[in-house]
Amino acid sequence: MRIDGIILRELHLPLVRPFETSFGVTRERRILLAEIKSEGLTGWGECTAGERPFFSGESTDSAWQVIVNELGPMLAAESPEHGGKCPRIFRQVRGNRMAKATLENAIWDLEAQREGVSLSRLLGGVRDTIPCGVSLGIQPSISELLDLIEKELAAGYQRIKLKCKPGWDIEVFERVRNRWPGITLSCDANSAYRLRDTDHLAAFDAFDLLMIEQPLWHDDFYYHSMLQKRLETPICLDESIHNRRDALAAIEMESCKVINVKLGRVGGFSEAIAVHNAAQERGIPVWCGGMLESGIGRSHNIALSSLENFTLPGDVSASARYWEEDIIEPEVTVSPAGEIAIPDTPGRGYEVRTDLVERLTVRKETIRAFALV
Ligand code: OSB
Ligand code: MG
Repeated sequence: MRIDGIILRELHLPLVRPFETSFGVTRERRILLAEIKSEGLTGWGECTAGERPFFSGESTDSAWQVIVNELGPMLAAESPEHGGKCPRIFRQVRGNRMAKATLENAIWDLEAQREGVSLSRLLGGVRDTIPCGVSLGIQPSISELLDLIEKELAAGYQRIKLKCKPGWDIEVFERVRNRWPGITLSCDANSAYRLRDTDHLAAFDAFDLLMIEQPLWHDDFYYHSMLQKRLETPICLDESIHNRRDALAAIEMESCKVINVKLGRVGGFSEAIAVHNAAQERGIPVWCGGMLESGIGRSHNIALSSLENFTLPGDVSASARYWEEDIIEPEVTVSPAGEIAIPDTPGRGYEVRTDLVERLTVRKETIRAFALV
């Protein structure tokens, strides 16, 4: 398969409402899109790096640099047929998984189009619909949070995940549980606690949470395994899991009982499938995380979520929760039952609104096949 060009763009997309986590507030996304042209087809990839290196060590700017200077030329020189070849092509570059995923996922998209199958089918997906949850940021007040939850439950979402941190946890869970004793509720600390907070975290057990996501350090397995012994609530790891080996180590050490799979965090579809399979073989359920993606990254998440072991509702929700206007059509919608239907048309199954993408582009660079490797 010849690669005729790789176009990298940066778009600015304001969120419909600010998203606050224990590590900061995001109001506007700086989104990187890769557009890979090949023999009349276009594959799209989205970089999930944040604006600043607060979730992982990558950022919009670091990913831009690594794609333009390293990964883009490597990919163009090799022109792989299959997305599954990308990890080998990129292996000299350490880390930078979100940058790698941007390109690898676009190759999978191209491959699905060329084969005339849906991306879900190409990945080995088995579902027609996926169960959806929402991730709700830290709010200015508990009453505002309660109003939001009410709205999301009415929209059909099957699971509510609350961002938490010291000072925005037990009282919040208490108020939410008092109002909705039966809903599926979980929380995500994004590394806001320490092992000395074990007694405090054990008090979360009273709220029947589906899981607590990444309570401790972003790069840890060992202390999470010590913590898990003291909690009833299952721990889910997000930040700590970068590949299949990490998943195996975490499962072996009993650092978690659930894994959040994010395409960017693990470097693309190949490694996401490997993490999924490793977890499945060991009886550990997974779900698909989100990184406030535009419709392009969202459509990749939807296809990934169709794999068999994605049994728990993911952070994959409707376009309208994030954007006034999404850059794909149709936009992603969620049914009253809280599900997204998996498209069965070739590729991702959502068209890119190229005029809108062009209008929102603030930076653009073309990487050509003849660039030096
Ligand atoms: O930890 O899951 C996370 C967003 C940005 C960075 C990290 C996380 C999140 C989310 C949002 O929880 C999920 C979404 O895209 O709705
Ligand atoms: Mg998380």
